[in-house]
Amino acid sequence: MNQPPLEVAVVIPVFNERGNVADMVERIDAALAGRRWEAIFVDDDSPDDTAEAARALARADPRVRVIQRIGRRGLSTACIEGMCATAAPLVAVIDGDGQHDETLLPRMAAALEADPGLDLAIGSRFTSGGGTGDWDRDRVAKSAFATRLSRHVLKADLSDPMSGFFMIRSKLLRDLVPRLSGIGFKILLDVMTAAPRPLRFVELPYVFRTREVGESKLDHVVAMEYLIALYDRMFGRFVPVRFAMFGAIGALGVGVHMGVLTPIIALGGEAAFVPGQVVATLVAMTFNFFLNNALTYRDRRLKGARELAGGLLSFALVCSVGLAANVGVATYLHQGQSNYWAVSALAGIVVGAVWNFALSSRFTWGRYGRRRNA
Ligand SMILES: Nc1nc2c(ncn2[C@@H]2O[C@H](COP(=O)(O)OP(=O)(O)O)[C@@H](O)[C@H]2O)c(=O)[nH]1
Ligand SMILES: [Mg+2]
Repeated sequence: MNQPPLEVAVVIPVFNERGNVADMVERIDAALAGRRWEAIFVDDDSPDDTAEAARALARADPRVRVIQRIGRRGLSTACIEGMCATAAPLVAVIDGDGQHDETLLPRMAAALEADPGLDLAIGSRFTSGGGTGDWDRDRVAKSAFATRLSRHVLKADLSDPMSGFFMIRSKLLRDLVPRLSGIGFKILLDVMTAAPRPLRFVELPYVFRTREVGESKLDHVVAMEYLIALYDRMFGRFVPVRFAMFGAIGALGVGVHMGVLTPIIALGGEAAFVPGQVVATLVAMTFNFFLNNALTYRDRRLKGARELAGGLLSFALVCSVGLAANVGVATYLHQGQSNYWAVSALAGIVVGAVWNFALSSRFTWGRYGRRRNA
């Protein structure tokens, strides 16, 4: 019982990193020699059973802990939950694939201990002495663009706001959690923009290493998640991200509808209007369903023939009620004020869209947390 107090926790988000966990613990152990630390792996139920590999280490070494989340994915939320799960006063986040230089950890801790006014220590690839290793030019350019974009939201002179490697006072982090969006993968950006006052930080240079085992998960979705996170920070308060995406996809659906209806009427004339409307509605609805499934609800995406068929059916039911509400509201408003037909029509569209959104998120994509990750 008379151990020295716990000083530092290192949170390691992992997804399909089975081959890397043992190495990570060894590296952290070497880097933080002489300090009392704990490592917390946060795994999102990886198919390669990373969590079990980490638990095997934890059985032999009580400094290693494992959080296995079921039915959820997301780098930011994994980091947040890991950081909230420690009693250590300082908490770091580091990638689980060895790309971040763990030898920075003791220097981050020392910086925070030496200056009580300091809020966080950030590993930077873009300050003098740092680097991006063997990144190709394309990736360097993309990263530079994302960094410039983030400056508009950030209002702080951070050289590497996209860094996923930092150490923060855990009390401060816990205080900020209710304000975090948890969207996407840029947890540092989320933390910095959530704070009601400018946070005081130091940047320590490091060189981004090459991944040796396993593969990157972030390449495909990175750009979209990033834009969504920025949108959320700037406008999310007024129009929630999901609703904005749902609405934008709905607007595309109108384009699809007209694109289908126009040739049908061109070929069949007026008589084709009603069957044309039916076909166009079905095509547009199916289009909306799949696009929403892939984008708006990508975190709880329906997969496989059965789930997709059930989802499409419930989406169709929800939308037909939404359409009735749309037409009903528009007709009601329109009575007696024919000059403002466009206002009536728009009001109908808004009511229908809110209805479709609210009900489809509950019934079509509402079985959150039941599936295992693929
Ligand atoms: N828990 C969890 N970890 C993730 C998720 N996505 C990525 N990671 C981990 O986050 C770290 C950085 O991801 P990586 O794919 O290496 O990104 P890259 O270095 O930008 O290519 C790695 O340790 C991943 O295993 C996720 O959805 N959940
Ligand atoms: Mg990586």
